[in-house]
Amino acid sequence: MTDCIFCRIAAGEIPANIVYQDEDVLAFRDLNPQAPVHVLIIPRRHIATLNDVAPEDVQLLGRLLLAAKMVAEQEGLAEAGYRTVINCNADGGQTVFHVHVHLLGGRSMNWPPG
Ligand code: DGP
Repeated sequence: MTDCIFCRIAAGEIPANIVYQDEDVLAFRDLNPQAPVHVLIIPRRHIATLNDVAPEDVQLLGRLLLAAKMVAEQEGLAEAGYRTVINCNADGGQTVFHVHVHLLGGRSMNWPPG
């Protein structure tokens, strides 16, 4: 989608600090980090929200989580721990409508989230 900022990052049209990529998945640092490490993991293919995920996307969703695990290891977060978040629509706090996993780490997280 040409008007989707994350599609444009995936296409290389907008610069991003990329920390992992493969044929289906891209991970890059969040522009507005909420923790010392804050990485977004996205599918290259446009899917707007978690509500739009279909059964045939199950493998792709697994690839997002596997990439999150790999980036967490790469960033030295694995042992201390980290948080993964997928916001969906208004009440979930989603602001970019291209499904993404937040990987947050490098500090202790609070629960419940705000
Ligand atoms: P969410 O609120 O869950 O939709 O998260 C969207 C995140 O995307 C938010 O933490 C800020 C980040 N973001 C928005 N625009 C850009 C951008 O152009 N580049 C990067 N790297 N991150 C962005």
